[in-house]
Amino acid sequence: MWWENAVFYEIYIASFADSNGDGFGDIEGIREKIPYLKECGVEALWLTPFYPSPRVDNGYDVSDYCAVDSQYGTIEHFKLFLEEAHRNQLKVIIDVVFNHTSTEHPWFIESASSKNNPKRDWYIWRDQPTNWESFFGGSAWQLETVTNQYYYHSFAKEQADLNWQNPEVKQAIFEVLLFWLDLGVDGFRFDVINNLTVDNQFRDNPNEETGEQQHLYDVNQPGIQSVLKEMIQQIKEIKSDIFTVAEISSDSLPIISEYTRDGLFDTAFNFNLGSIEQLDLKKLTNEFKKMTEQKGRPTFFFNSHDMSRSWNRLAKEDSQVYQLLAVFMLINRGIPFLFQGEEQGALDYLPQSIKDVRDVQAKNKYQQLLSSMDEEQALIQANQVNRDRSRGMLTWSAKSDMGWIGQSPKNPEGEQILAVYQQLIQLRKSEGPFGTVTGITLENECLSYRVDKLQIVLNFGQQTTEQIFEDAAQTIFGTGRVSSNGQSVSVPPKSCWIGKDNG
Ligand SMILES: [Ca+2]
Ligand SMILES: [Ca+2]
Repeated sequence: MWWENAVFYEIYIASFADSNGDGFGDIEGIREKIPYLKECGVEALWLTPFYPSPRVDNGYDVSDYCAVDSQYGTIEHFKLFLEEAHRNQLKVIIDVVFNHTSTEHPWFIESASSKNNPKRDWYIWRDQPTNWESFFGGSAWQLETVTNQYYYHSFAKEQADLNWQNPEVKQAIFEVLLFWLDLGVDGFRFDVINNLTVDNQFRDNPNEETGEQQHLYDVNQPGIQSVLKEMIQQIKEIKSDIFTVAEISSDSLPIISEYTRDGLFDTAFNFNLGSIEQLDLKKLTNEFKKMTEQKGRPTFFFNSHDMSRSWNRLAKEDSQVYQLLAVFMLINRGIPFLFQGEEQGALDYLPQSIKDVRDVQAKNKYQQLLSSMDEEQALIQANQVNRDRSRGMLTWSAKSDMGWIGQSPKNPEGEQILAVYQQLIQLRKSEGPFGTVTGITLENECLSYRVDKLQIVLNFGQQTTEQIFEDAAQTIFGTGRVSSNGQSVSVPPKSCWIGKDNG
């Protein structure tokens, strides 16, 4: 399949490239950057939601699934972009948000209008709320005064959860998928897909000893897989090489793996690896080993629109460490997902005032914190969960237009970092697709492994390391020095080496 060796590139549209100077990135902006993306070597683009939306959660609150928000352009712009991407051998996958709609979606407006409305049962309505908490904080139930019932929202109250027990909902969503398949998209990224169904007895969630709620009855419910299988089967029948990737709101590998079994998604985001809070080599190695034992291809990424950038979070602003992570991600048996700006080492953007914060989650956190601390402290702590960090506008030229959000600071070493990414992507193209990973070892902060005929040595430590191998190898990347008999290599501190078996 085309996606097995592809390097994906996530585009968070609002912050990517603004073609008309109104402060919002847009679809024309992406189209203009196709030559750049091509030059980077990436082969598939993932576009975050561009549908009409009140943007309470930056577009993940959709009010029309089959259109383009005027902020980002028109459906004609989308078609033009898709055509040009395909002409340049770039695949395009789009983000689909089917757990919930915006409360401004016509379906919800109808559903909320009366208890007898034919769409009443398209959402989840109850006389009495359960204790379920929203993933954005607070109760997950909102009283709606026209009919005096509560509707369920696992995220913001403006994002009402669809009722996936209702066959009409399944049919309506299938038609949405058909619409985009007809236009020619190459795949879908399914947002928070394990939140799709809830416990049909509406049992209260238990609380952990810490007081934190355990999400036992509102995610990963029995029966969800048959719903998903049905949906995936339907789209694969129409286009067999369509790519499907699931976002599972969990960093537990056993839970994530449940969604990539036969007949389910092609892959799922490995948050068990991707969202680690700091560079803990033991944890990284353990997760890597477990991912290697899995059937199917895992995803490799260290950045997304939902987390602090790896330049700050993991590499701690050290370009050598950053390069080692790039090798690990790209020269491996898995599907790498880059995030816009990562290839140039973009930095976290940190709002300096609460009025500059755009992320709903960080705003909520700030308000909660104000009861126990002053504004300055509250901002510092809110910024620690602030998803704005990775969402700063990318700067393509010197002009500093006012964007919807501040700018992501440029990395002074950006050009060198880009050159490394390009080289690694080319290497992946010429040596991949990779089949088997073996010999994963962590010794003195040096991670090494084999993929097919390649031996990879990533020395994160402060000491030069010596590695011995059975078959003689020659250097194809990195700064290690191979011994004269070709059977060992010494790799300097914070450096990498990739060797290929001779013959
Ligand atoms: Ca614009
Ligand atoms: Ca749900």
